[in-house]
Amino acid sequence: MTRAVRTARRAAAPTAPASAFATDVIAGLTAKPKRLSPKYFYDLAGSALFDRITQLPEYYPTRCELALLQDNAPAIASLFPAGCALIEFGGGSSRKARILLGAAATVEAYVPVDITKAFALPPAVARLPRVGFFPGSTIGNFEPHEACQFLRHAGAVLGAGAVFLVGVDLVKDAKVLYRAYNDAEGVTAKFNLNLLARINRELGGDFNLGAFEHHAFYNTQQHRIEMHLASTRRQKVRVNGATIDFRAGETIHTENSYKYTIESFQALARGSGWSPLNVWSDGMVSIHALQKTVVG
Ligand code: AVI
Repeated sequence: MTRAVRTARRAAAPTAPASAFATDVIAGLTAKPKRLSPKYFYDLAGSALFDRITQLPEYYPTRCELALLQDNAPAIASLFPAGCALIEFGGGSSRKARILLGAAATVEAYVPVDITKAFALPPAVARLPRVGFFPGSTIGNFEPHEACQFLRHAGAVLGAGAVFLVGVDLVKDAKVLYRAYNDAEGVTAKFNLNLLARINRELGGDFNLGAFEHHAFYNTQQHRIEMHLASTRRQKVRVNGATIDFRAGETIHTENSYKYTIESFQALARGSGWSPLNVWSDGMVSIHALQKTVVG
């Protein structure tokens, strides 16, 4: 029987204190070029919009990863050591973890942890062998050097010999990628613009949401979708006592979503202390099983 050990709130909940949010927003809006961290997308309204994104016909990653997990659950679960703890990084609905838990008879504990906060494993879990789980292609929202740091940190938390399952979105036809981030219903645009609405709500900003547009495109050189908010005109915006000037067409860079090939992700994993064990893919997304490299 699996025990659910909750150590942290779900990743989608607002995580940073207002002062950190205010500091980051002012730093990002006064930087050149302007930028905001994608971690601030996920307030209550942003999390609800992201849930809608995952159900859009154009947004294939969630659907494909669920099907891949379902189709390969017994093979994936066969890598789990008996009596292990399944540690999900950034656990949200736990829908994907439940597929694995259904196929792995001997998991002792399921532990979702918030990736935006430092944490220690509960003592009851610390003595168990560990399997890490980081689904959803969220690793693609890190810059490659941050992805490497994250994989190293996960290696330290999971310990020697651990297995780590990582969901990774794949490089593919640019048109398919474009549509996934420019859906016909405009939900992704709302998700992007909600960042400005959040600044208005929480920091007393006066962004006119009608004067900014959602821009998302595939950067073929960097293998990433870039999301921006483009100012449709020259304007001034007040945020937390500061005045921010925008030129017409100037953008705030709000997100990168890196796409990997199977080989390029395996190379990143190797360079971050993990050895590729196996990989499952439908050609759209991939699930990598990695094993912590034993330094000897
Ligand atoms: C959470 N993350 C993997 C999503 C992605 O595809 O990069 C966030 C997202 N941004 C726009 N649509 C979805």
